[in-house]
Amino acid sequence: MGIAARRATIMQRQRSNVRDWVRNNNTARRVATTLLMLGIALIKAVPPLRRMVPTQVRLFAQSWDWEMLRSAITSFGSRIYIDQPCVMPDPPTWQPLAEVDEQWRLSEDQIRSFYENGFLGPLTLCSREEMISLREQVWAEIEQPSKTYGFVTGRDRHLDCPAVWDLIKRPEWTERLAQLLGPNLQLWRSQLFLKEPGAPEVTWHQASTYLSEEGYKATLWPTDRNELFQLTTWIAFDDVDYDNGNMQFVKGSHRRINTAHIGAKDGGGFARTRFKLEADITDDKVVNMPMQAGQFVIFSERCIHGSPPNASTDRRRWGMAFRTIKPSVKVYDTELRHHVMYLREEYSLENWGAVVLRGEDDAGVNRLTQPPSAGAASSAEPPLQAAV
Ligand SMILES: O=C(O)CCC(=O)C(=O)O
Repeated sequence: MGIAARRATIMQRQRSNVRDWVRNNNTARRVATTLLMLGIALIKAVPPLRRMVPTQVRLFAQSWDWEMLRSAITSFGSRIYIDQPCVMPDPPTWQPLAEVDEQWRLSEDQIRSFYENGFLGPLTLCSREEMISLREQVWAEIEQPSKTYGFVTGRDRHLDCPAVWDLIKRPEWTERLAQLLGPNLQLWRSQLFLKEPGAPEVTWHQASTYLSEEGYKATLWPTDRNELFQLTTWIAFDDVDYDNGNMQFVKGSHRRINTAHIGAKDGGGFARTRFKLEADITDDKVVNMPMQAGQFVIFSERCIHGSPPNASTDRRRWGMAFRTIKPSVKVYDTELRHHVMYLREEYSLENWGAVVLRGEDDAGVNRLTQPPSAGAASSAEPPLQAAV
């Protein structure tokens, strides 16, 4: 290694030591956050300054609205919106947004209940017996390195695992989704959520445009973020109940995005980021969602959700989340690498694309890719780690 390369490596290591020190020292983190937010507020307030700063800083000032900056600055870096604030008004009617075959039709009561609670389920994708026979093939494919990202991951496996795609393209799911979100649907993200016996809880959280991933800018760019523009579906691959960590929702909590107390001593967290959502979560509002393998729940990510630990000694809890949007929602910006701040993970977007799940692309804002075709499974490689 040459002198210049060695110097660059040393400087990089020093920078990351400083970053870790700031993260782990609560006062330093709060001072750094407050100063950063004051700087961003200045750039936001004085438009000519935006032309003089790097793109990342400009996007930061664009993505963080005044309420987000005010909260961070006045709380001295402890009360942070982990996603962009928005509200979710009721639709003008409880009529479905898409024409579907009679057998998949949601009743007015189901649509109203979705808007009242923020979630709808359980619904059935396939029989328990069918899921049990199919899931081995899904697992065998997910264990292989992702063709999208080049390593073993639980992220976006609908893009390269035929067994995943074959399972989800069914009308039992797509036709229900279309009635809530609209006739044209794109799938932009999927994620494996595996809890082996003894695995910890997933802390209460909520999301709107997934700003918490990059931290400085949104992942989703809807034309109006108050609209219902995205829905997540969580499919049970195993039987799930409270003991092995079923999904939980706080009913009615989708109407607003809450701040989080960063570094809260009694908080949970994702990876090394500790936080506690500042919301009124009382037992009477918490709904458990036990499901049989083959069932699913549809929810707005704005609805506060999480799951208890897998307290069983011998029952795995395997679910997968599928995130869908209206085609008018732009996913990612122009970047070709996506960094998930709270997981400290980075994904190349070179091979990523949104997939048309139903209808057509009537907006043309996203890079599209084809779903995998049956029989295209890849060859043997290292096994999947438990927590992906
Ligand atoms: O699987 C879980 O327990 C959490 C899933 C989740 O947070 C999500 O799908 O957004």
